[in-house]
Amino acid sequence: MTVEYEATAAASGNSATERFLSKESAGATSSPERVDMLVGEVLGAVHETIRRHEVSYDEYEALKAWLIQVGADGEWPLFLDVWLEHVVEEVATEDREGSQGSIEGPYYVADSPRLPAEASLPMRDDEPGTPLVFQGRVTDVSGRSLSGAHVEMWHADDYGFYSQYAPGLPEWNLRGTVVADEWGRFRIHTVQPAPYQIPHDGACGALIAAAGWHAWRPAHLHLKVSAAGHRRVTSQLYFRGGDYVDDDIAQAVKPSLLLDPTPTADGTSNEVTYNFTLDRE
Ligand code: MBD
Ligand code: FE
Repeated sequence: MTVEYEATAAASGNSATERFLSKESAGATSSPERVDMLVGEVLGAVHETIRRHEVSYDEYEALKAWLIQVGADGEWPLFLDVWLEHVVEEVATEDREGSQGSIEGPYYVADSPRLPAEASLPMRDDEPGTPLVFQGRVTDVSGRSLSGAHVEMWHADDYGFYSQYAPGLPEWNLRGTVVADEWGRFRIHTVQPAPYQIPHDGACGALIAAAGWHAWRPAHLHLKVSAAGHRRVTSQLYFRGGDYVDDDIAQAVKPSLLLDPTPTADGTSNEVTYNFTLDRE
């Protein structure tokens, strides 16, 4: 599996950029009044920082070079999803009664292979990592089963690579859409992901190095859970006590998103139950 090591920030960044631009919602507009207010406020905050800290021409030009490089590396999706999306998600979902969620991140792909209520995610014969059985139930806020709910799951492999964004992986590796049974139940066989370092050989990596930050996210599973007539939950689940759970570069961890997997009786894999509650639309 050595080809995976040839993954570069620019290659995954450019795939994420292309895929984002092909989404129908990309570039939706707002009223001139709102654009004026929002952009005016953001620029005002930047002006204020420049004055307060007496930003120099050298620093201004370093910023200009860096912004140009973010685009050249295709890293706008990565930059925005790592450093801004968590606040957008918080605001968009604060009125929910049902399950909390988290950010989507840059590596979702719609229309993954549809699988029955108990299924293995598509994976290689020698897929590395500890097997994980992820099971649960999807209900509405009054506890009624959401029969046939869709549980979409996608996650990085044991080396931290996402299929379709790193070379050498089967197209749908570790991605699938599980259709829950008539009681809203699902049981997904996959492998436990490892902590994840965001691509760090591009512009985002240069920022992280220049600021003395780290590039890590805790190990995570990405999910989208949906059912007719209900609000879709986009989520991420983490492993309690794991590295970077308290220090996620993307600030996307919440206490309700922590899993406590336990070894199965035969000791060959870990098992965890997590239920989803969806608000009405
Ligand atoms: C990821 O895998 C991710 O989930 C986020 C939010 C940002 C970068 C890479
Ligand atoms: Fe991720």
